[in-house]
Amino acid sequence: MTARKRDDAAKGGEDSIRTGLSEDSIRLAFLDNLFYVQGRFLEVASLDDKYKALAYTVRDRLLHRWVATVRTYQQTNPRTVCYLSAEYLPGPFMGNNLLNLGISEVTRKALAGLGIELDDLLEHEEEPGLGNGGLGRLAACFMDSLATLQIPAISYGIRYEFGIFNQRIRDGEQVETTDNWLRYGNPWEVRRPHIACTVKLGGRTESYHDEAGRWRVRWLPSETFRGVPIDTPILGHGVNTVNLMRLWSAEAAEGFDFHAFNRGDYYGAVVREVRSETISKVLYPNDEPEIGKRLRLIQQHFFVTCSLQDMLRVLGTTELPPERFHEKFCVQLNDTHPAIAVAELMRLLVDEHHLDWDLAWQVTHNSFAYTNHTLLPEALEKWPVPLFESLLPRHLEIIYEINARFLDEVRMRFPFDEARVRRMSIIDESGPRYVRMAHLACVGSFAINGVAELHSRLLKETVLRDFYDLWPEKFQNKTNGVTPRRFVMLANPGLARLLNETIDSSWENDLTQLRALEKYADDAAFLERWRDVKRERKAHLGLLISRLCGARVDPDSLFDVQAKRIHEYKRQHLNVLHIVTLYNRIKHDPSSDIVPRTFVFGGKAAPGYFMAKLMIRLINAVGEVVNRDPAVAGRLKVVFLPNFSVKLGHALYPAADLSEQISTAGKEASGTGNMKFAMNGALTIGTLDGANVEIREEVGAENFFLFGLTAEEVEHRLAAGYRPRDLYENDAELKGALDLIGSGLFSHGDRDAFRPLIDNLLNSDPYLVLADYASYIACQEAVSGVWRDPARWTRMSICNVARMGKFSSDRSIAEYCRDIWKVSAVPVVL
Ligand code: 21N
Repeated sequence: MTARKRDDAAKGGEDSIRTGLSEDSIRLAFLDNLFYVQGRFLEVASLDDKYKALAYTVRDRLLHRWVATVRTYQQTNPRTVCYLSAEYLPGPFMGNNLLNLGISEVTRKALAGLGIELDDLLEHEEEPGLGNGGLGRLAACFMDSLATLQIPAISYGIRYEFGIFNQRIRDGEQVETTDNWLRYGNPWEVRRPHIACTVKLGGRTESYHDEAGRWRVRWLPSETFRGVPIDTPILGHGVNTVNLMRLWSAEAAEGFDFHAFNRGDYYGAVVREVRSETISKVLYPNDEPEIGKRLRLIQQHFFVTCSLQDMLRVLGTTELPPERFHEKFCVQLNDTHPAIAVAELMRLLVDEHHLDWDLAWQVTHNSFAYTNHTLLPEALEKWPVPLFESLLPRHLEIIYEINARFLDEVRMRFPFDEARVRRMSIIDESGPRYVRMAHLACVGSFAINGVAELHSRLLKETVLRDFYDLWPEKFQNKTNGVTPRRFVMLANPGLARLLNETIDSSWENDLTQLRALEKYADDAAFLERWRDVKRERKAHLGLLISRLCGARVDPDSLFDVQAKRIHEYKRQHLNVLHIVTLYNRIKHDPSSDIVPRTFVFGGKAAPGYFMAKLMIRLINAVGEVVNRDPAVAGRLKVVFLPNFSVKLGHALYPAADLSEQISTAGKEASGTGNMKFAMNGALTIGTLDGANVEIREEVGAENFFLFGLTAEEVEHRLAAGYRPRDLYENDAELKGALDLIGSGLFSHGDRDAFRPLIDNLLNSDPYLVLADYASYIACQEAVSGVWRDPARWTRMSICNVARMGKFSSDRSIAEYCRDIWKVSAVPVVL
């Protein structure tokens, strides 16, 4: 029997229990999996049993397409994208897989026939929180678009046993609890122990002469352990392409340390086993690196070496030699977290595959491309040299050699400019010595990109300026995007239906088609339906809010939403100052005409970030007082939704009227929440920062609420000796708001509760909250003005959605494919 025939036999026909897409075959498959995988029958099955039975039913259909994809790739040996990211936030899989298979409605019916509500199963799924925020979610949007565009790709990362902590709010404060997401098992993944990789650590190096008399180096590690790949299939929308997310899980090198066991050290052997497993135990919950966290560097090396070894293994199966690695693979570095890959690929090629240095460097340099996600200088990763040396002695030697050759090139181009050499060196020697990971990434990559036009320009002018002077041709921009499948079709089925009925469904895989909506922006009946969709989503969020926060909100009020990590540069406290200003206005004049608003916040604070945690306390404290004050009479509500996640985002983005994108200009690399809100018909109030600039360009200035200083003005203001206290003294409303917070009104009379925050704003205010306050308040007045004219608001909302085509991650990925990766579609036929 040929391989193809065997597959055909396995896949069966339209009603095969493993692959059929009809209502009957899905129902039968569900019962079959419940019985033979879960060992349960319907009458006694728990919600989790039913969820798993459906998940296995869906996974079978994915595996079917996965096999077809692998077979196609084996036959055509296509150039492949390898995306290296320490973080992934894919969100719940079930709904997305049903959607991409095109069987959501059939499945709903199949289950209904058994008395099961699909939504209950969807609600039950726990998402993998394997990331901190935008960077991890971007990686997940890119996986969706890569598969949808039928690009051969593998996404490599770490299978953290504990993802981002769960956030609870207790007495108005953030409390972290562990995210034990694997507790009940994960039906979407497949373990591949037979292709595990060996990982070395510590020890020392020694040189020797090989049989041919050539000088070589070997690494004698003090420890080794094992990385086991755990694969999750990622299906594209409306295609058969299934790519892999391959996450590495750490284990002991052998199942058992026999050497220790034979010495009688049974206990020690088991302890080593446990220690190995700690490597992939937990995600670091910061969105900025902390210097010198040893385990974090081990994690980075761990997933990078496993991923590169895996690529070399695959290359071997194609019979291409290692010196042609860069023809088969393009390796994208998602920030500097995987930048050690530059040294590791050199080590693998030179030490293990015996390429000579120059050839290995050609291969390495032609393989990597680097995406930068931050301009904040404090967020640029660097590792203390002694730590680096103790864990990765061979890599440090290789980095020194790369650096020496690189600095020669700098001296050649810029003679007698030793200050430049010191600035550009991969080793920071201005004080205690550090390895600068962004410099390693720049030197080792053929392409470097920022994630929005403004960000890419500022990169060239600031943090990577010297590299731009040297290699202008390496620099590109690739503006971020988000997947409309998850964030419109899945999160907002009412809107998707309205779009399909009004235009057609072509927007699902080509978001620019939404332009066709513009001609309905004056159609009164359409406006009515548009408002109905929004209202339904607001009522839905209202239920969630009452469940999670115990607060009642009015779906007819303006939903004013800010959901993102809590950070000073994102300025949630500017939003709070607006709320307190409105509160003061009501208190001073109870009859003042204020648009009823519901302020919704969501986002986690890094556990060690004092000021961010204080901002959460402030939001909750203000809500506590405002929500209860009869003088406010339902005009203002403030809620903090705990434990923001991809899943909560599904409920939040479609329900927002106003999207808060109010970072200090020049600080937010791109933002991607801004796109998710606008795609769901929210209007944006925002600064000229990150992708806001391009969103405003696309939707038109008249459909965007702009305020605040520009990035250039921010720089000038700070350079000119910014004195925030002067602003406080000269703006009565600003003073009133800050004084009210300082009065103890929101903290049971404790005047010191928010003192660190207030003092910081009055004395230093590095993110110019006070400088932008007046402009923000005036802009919010304009927002209220437009809200009072519902037809106008709705027309603006429609225009926003109609003009969001650019911000599909399909567009981002198409640009990466064309300009950086040089890969093209490989269709898969079933
Ligand atoms: C974001 F702790 N960058 S989330 C940008 F070491 N970096 O801020 C946002 F583990 N995280 O503007 C942009 O839209 C988004 O990327 C997508 O481009 C983020 C960095 C990080 C640093 C250290 C660590 C974890 C994450 C830690």
